Amino acid sequence: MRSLSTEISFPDNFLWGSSSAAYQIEGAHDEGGKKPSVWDCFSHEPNRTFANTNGDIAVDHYHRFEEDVELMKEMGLKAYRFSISWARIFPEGTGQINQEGVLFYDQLIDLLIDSGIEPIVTIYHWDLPQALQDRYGGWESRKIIDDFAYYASFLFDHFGDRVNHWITVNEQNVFVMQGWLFGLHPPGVKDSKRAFKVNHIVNLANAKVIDLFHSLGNKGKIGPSFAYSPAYSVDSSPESVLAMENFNVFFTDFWLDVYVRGIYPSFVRKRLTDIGISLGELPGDDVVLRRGKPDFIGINYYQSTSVTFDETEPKNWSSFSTLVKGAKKVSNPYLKKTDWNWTIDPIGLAVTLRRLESRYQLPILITENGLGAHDELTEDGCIHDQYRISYLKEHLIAINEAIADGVTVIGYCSWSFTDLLSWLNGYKKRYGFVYVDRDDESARTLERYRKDSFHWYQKVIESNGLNLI
Ligand code: BGP
Repeated sequence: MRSLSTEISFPDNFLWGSSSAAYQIEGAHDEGGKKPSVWDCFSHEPNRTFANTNGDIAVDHYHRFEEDVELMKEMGLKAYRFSISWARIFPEGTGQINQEGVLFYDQLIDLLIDSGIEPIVTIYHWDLPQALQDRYGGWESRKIIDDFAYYASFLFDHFGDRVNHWITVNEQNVFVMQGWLFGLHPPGVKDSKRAFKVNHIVNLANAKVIDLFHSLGNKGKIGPSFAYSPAYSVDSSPESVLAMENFNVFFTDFWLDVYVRGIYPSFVRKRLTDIGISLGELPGDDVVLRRGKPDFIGINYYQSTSVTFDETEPKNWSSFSTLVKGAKKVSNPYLKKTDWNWTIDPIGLAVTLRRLESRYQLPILITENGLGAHDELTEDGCIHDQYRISYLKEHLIAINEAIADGVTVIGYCSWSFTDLLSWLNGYKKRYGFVYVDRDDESARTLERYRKDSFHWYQKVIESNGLNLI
């Protein structure tokens, strides 16, 4: 692999951060006035998740947030990205506010600020109040646009004096397709026609909230987080290169063009029309989309994808890749893989950042990047996760290179701070700097242990990146 060799130089105010999401860490699923989210219900159905794991207790952050923030402070974290559980604030999705839920986030935000850590708040990280799913089918109804705006405007009003960076929706491209095309996330639907209509409604909700944020004159910045996986052509055959173009326009431009420019790429629009899929647009939607331009793009980067030309035209659209004309995913012989078979490709992050800068010229906040691995707690309470250090280090070197090339990157939030629940892979897929003593079968002691990567990242932050190499 080519090593990137630019001198290390991160901006002075670079947001050295780490991330989490409410459902994956909080636990206390039925405490403090909270009502169920779609994930609470879905994970209680048999065989929906790995070993039927759920977030009932998760890593008990709801009760241990003080200890967790103390660890963040010790590490010297500059920013912490977390999500607010909609059902903790509005247990019914809208209407009555749950003051206990508001208090929890007030305490968390205040403690972060007192500890010198900037809170970065995700408004929606997939845990829709079940009440809205039951009332009108959640994201399948346009009613959700107003309810989402109502929830977000409460957050802006109440926490806006203390929060500078807001993420509207996390990985729309993942939760919509997993939820309505693959049937693997709630509501467990497999229907491409419904999936694209839902996707359009999420676009409208996202744009409306961004527009609202700006028109209310809020201080701070706002943008969505997108799961970006750049596609490479498997070889230099022109057919494969064209397949790669199709893949990228479908998997990335299809969302990012709407976020930034308020328009769907014409190639995707044409392709969907050809195969009889409608976006469900109504007159006036284009105006809403155009008004919702984000201040930055949040990027979750884990891996790249490789594609080859494939001339077979599938008979049904049961998977997203089959929607892409003439393209098929293939393995990349140049890349190693994680324990969960995800490619490890730091240069792919530099490619991502370069492509984003070329197309949109907006600041970028890396909102997730990390390595899911099996970690071992040794008898003396250590976790020697050199593999995670190498992974994060290589990705940070790639970011440094992109910055040197002229990309504006305002911060980096690793995934994740503590170990936490993986939506579909249970507790044994660990990402954190802090090991949590629990497994798929039981919550065990829930004690926290600093991994080697904790001490490594502490030094990276302290030196503003200079200690990377
Ligand atoms: C992203 C999600 C995160 C997190 C991460 C790791 O898609 O935004 O919430 O889960 O992926 O994924 P996984 O848990 O599947 O390894």
